[in-house]
Amino acid sequence: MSTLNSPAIPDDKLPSARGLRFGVVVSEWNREITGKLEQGALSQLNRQGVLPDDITLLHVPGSFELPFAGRLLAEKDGYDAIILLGCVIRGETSHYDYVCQGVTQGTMELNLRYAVPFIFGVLTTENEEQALARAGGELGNKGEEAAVTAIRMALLSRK
Ligand code: INI
Repeated sequence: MSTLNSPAIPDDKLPSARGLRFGVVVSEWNREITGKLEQGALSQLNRQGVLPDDITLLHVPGSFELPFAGRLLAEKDGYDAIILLGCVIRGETSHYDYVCQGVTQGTMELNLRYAVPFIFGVLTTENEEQALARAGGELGNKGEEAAVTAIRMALLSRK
């Protein structure tokens, strides 16, 4: 995997996340991309010792709905971090900008309102090729990176 644009933490330096609980919310828009982000995130959590029973996986129709589902999880309590995964690809209309703005702003508001970190794992790209490069292609898998960030933030919160 390329380390371009990614925080270079060697696998043997990654901390164990056993015992931590994670929510993972995935948008179904551009499912062929978000499915790869989902797999990347779940594999990374698994590699760092998170048990399957400690992961709640939810799917929502589009990236705009990610903050709402994230809030549902945060209000259930008990999660150490919540990962939001989506993919918004620029089309011919300004819808792209509204969806990007909504999910970005929504995620930031959740981070400031709840004492649980929400991780922004949403690809915002010009085209499908750029998205594929970041979903297990030449620029790595942003789902994996989101999981590493989630674990780091969860451990920070527990300190
Ligand atoms: N949602 C995405 O996750 N990605 C997109 O590329 C996208 N585009 O292009 O429109 C998209 N739209 C749907 C949006 O997230 C909401 O589901 C919809 O507006 C209903 O609230």
